[in-house]
Amino acid sequence: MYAGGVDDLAPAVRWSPAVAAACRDRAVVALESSVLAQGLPVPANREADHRMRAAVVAQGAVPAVVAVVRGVATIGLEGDDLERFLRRDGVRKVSARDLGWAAARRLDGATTVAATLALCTVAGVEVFATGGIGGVHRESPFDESADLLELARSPVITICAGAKSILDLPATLERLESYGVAVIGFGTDEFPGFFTRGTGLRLSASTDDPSEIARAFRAQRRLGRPGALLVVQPPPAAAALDASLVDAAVEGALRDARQAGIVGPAVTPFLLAAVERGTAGASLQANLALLESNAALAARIAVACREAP
Ligand code: PSU
Ligand code: MN
Repeated sequence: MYAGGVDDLAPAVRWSPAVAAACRDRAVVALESSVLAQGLPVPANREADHRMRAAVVAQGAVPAVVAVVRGVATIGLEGDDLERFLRRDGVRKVSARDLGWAAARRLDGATTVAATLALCTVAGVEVFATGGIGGVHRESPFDESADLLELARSPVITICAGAKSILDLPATLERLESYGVAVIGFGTDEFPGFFTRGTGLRLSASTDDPSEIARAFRAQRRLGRPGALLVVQPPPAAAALDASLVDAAVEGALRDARQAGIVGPAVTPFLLAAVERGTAGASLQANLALLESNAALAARIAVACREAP
């Protein structure tokens, strides 16, 4: 049983020494760990980790995977700890609400977008790359990912390929608007569909200039806006999938989830795995390619933020 005092929990966040040293003179990009421990299968998760880190480094920034390591909120998951997460050896999915419990119980926790945003906020990390955010679920609109609420209160530029079509995308975009989350298309004026490049859902802002994103973020912070700036970029053309293929796989996945009675935090990982089976692995290649390109864009934006603070 947990028997520590408050001091036992300090400091709130631990930086890996390598990341702390590297980001003295370079920009840092946070990367999510739930996509490694729950979102992608073994061994593709290892490939995703390599490709995202390499993409950040190639653009002159420092990659930092965020996770809870044996109860310690960590910026920079590395070495044996990283190996445990890649093998998914007793590693839980940790959303924002689970952070305190994971600390108290000394758990290994792979952080979702929501939990990663919360830790970036505490640590002062301003740029974060992921694959797709959670959102409003299709068959149960009361099941809305905590990612949306955390985006509303975390001052972090978050780069993603939209949200997967396992979700209700129009409803997800509406909720982001209600929460006051800025959504800017990078190289697109449509909300991307994660596997697909477009969804027909129009965005009110788009750019192809990382420094414009940096300026918008600075302005919104100066104005006291509490939340994120969500940058959405379509998956690379060569890896993107056809909407008809994805739709059929999603229908199958939703049916399977209903039959299996999947609820709570298990819903998203279940649907992601079912879509992957339903597209015969094509979705996996798309997933890896977009994670890499989102990491590269995040690094460009982080560098722009540092150049023009
Ligand atoms: N969408 C993806 N891949 C993922 C996730 C979402 O395309 O791996 C993960 C992310 O970690 C996201 C989480 O934050 O699922 C959302 O889970 P939930 O719906 O339980 O909030
Ligand atoms: Mn949920």
